Amino acid sequence: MKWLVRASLSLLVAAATAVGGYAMNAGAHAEGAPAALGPGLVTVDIGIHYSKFSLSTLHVRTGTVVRFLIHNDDPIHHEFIVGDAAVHARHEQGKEATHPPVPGEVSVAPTDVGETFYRFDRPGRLLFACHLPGHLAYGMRGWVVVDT
Ligand SMILES: [Cu+2]
Repeated sequence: MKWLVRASLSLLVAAATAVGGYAMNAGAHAEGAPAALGPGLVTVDIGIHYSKFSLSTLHVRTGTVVRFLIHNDDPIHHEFIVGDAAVHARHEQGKEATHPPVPGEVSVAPTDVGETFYRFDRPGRLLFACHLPGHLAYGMRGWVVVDT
């Protein structure tokens, strides 16, 4: 009986791991930077496992609205915040425990999926991160690179 429970648990873990990842259906790409998504509305799935995002760099074109689906596989809370330096400074100082629907900001409960939309309308590079205490320092961060 114990063995059966363990077997189904590892199946669950395997299934959860497969859920994350990068929803890009553009087919095969040569090595190097992946093709930029957009413009227009695109959906990007990002997993969280062991307090790491499954994606470190996302490339989009100017004029892309990304629907982020954040799949938290961990037994603890996380958040996903994308924005400029001022946005991140505000959150790293951390007075807000949860994030009401603000574009580009979502709190995700354990084993839950969070959704937020963000429009990238200027070329450049924007950080995404989790600002719960210690999480950014641990490495919960990545970049959205916005091409022209
Ligand atoms: Cu976190």
